[in-house]
Amino acid sequence: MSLKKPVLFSYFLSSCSWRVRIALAHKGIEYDYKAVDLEKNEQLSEDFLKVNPHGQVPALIVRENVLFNSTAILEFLEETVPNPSLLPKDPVQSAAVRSIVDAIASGIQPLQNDRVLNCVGQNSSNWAKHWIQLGFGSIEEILRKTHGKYCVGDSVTLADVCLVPQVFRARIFKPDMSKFPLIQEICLRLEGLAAFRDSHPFQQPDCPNTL
Ligand SMILES: N[C@@H](CCC(=O)N[C@@H](CS)C(=O)NCC(=O)O)C(=O)O
Repeated sequence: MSLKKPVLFSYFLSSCSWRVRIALAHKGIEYDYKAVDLEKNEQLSEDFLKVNPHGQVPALIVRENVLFNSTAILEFLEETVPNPSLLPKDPVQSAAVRSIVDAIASGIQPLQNDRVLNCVGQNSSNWAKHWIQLGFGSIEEILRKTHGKYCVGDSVTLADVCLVPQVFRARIFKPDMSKFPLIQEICLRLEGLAAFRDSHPFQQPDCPNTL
């Protein structure tokens, strides 16, 4: 299936948007970029809520179909543009990839998303740091068994696509990353790859020049 030219609603600093940008770059899919400024709460505007009723980025429009929730978008891209693949053929390895994706997408990211932090209030930085360190601790343990050059084996997978943006976002909360040497080593390797470099927050059209 050819995707024509999809439109990605994204915010340069959004880790969930970055996941999708990496997958699009990795698969060589060209797309148009529409910035949604989370600083200005544009995700909650009437217009954007018509695109994504969750009021969150990313969203991807493919031939009049609106897709949202980054993991659903990643699976869609994998199904429609299977090469180069982001999932191992081996079902056990594929389950390992999905379990790392889930640990990040369900176990870490939502707990340090701004709308949750705003409800937590004063202690929100410590709250975010706590859940990040807990999540990274389990992932570090899992990676000992699964890793090769990357999270699972020697090919880039959806686990890597989710890990790098999460580590980037985590830095705001200053977790003790020395406790997670494998995560750091794998991220360093991934950050050198074109798909990760080109989709980096600081390379996006909505990244201010002043950053
Ligand atoms: N499960 C969603 C979560 C999306 C999400 O939390 N997006 C954040 C940016 S990474 C966002 O839009 N935050 C603003 C808000 O929640 O109001 C996904 O994976 O796409």
